[in-house]
Amino acid sequence: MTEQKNLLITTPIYYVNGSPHIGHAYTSIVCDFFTRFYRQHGVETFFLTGTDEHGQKVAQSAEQEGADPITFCDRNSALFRNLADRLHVGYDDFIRTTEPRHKEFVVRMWQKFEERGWIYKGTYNGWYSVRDEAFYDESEIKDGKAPSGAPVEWKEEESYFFKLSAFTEALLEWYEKCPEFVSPSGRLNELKAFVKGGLTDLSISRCTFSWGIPIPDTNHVIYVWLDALFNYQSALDTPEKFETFWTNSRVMHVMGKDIMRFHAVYWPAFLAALECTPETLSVAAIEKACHNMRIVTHGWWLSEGEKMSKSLGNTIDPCELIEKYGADYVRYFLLREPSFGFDGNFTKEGFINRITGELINNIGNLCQRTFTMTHKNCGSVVPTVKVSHPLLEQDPRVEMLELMKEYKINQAIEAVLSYASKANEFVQESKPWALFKAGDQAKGEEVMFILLSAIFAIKEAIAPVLPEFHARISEVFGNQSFAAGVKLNPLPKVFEQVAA
Ligand code: ME8
Repeated sequence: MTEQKNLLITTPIYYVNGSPHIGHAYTSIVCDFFTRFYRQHGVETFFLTGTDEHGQKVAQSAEQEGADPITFCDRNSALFRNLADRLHVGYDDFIRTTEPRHKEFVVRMWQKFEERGWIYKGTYNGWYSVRDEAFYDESEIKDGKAPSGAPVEWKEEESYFFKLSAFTEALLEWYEKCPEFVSPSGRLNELKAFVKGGLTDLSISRCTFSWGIPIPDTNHVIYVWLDALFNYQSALDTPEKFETFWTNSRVMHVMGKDIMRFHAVYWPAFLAALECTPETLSVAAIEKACHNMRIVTHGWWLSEGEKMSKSLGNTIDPCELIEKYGADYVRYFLLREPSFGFDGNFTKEGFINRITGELINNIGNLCQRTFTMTHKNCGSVVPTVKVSHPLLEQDPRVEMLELMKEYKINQAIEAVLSYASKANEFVQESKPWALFKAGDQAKGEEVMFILLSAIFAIKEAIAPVLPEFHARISEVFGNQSFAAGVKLNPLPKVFEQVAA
């Protein structure tokens, strides 16, 4: 990936067939974290999210409620948007695939495929899973189910096809050439095995229901994944935005491991197909389309050690969690708990332990006592002193930046915690309360200066995780940069206790 300044970060666009759960909240929080983090480091970032509203699954869910599909989509899309807002997920655009800007764009892409000879008409005979909105090869079906465990049904219907089979070799060459295209690296092997099995042409239209983007002059609608993937471009709806955040930008598509195949096989193929014809296809077309793109996959959230499902009744409602604990705590636990890329386990006990042990007792305690002592002993002002100390030399953000090269989010948070622990140890060692009590004002002020500076560094480093905490502590510093003489505002409660 070249060192371009701009960056497009995307979440998957979520299906609106149900209400959002903790998994959706997670991906959005991760993308918001990335966005805030890279912006801190001067990268111009555009953060895109939205909802995926067409297809059989959504149509069926609307029908079950006896609702008109667009009314159903309007209502459920708003739930996703609302969740993002409540979590302080600061997207720059929220795209809905039912918007005219998107539908028009996708039809134009379809026409380009046709002009370049990528589409032909045939009949689809094979397995389909409505839950996954995916076609599966016979060899992938085990015990009558898709690899994801979703039920499948046999389909025979007229369909337009995309010549995906032409991409087998070129894609394999691309994965060899750019192994960092997909992360974590272990998932690339899974992908290679799938492609090595030989790609078959992809059915890209449906004619047995109508809830989709109509293909002009036919009775077909566009297959929901072809429709959905192009949201990443259709949302960049002015030439300037497209130029800045696609053509001259790095692109980070963040998602759960469940939909890697669509992003690391179909999406590069679609993009490359816009650059060439089946006769001129080579790895160069994929490279041209994807050299600045990364498919960043994360693991799966379990609930108390089990797969979340409506039937087990163990799904976690992110809105209830926000209501009970506030957005910062939810963001913190989700970002801190799993090794990024791998599965995470949501347990009530784990949640309470992390919040209490790491936020309240470590960072919270440091802030609480430092501010209290500054108000009491230093006239509520950052003291003017000349002092040197390792805590003043160190900035946790430097270590975070290094860890984030491999998306090690949880370790990046650990770097801030370890810095806060050092600051707390320094309090214990230097005993500023005793210095003030003994009348050693100068020494006491030196200690307070070091601690206030450490708190300032912590609130900056942790800002991408805890935006509310960042705002509260910034307010204490009068929303100013750190400097001697800055007057401190009264201290609000740093962190609320968590009740079981
Ligand atoms: O797949 N753990 O939408 P979707 C972690 N519309 N992440 C989870 C999760 C869990 N238990 N459950 C869901 C679609 N997710 C398509 C995408 S993109 C062009 C089209 C997250 O509503 C995770 O990011 O089924 C996963 O990839 C996504 O939600 C699936 O969302």
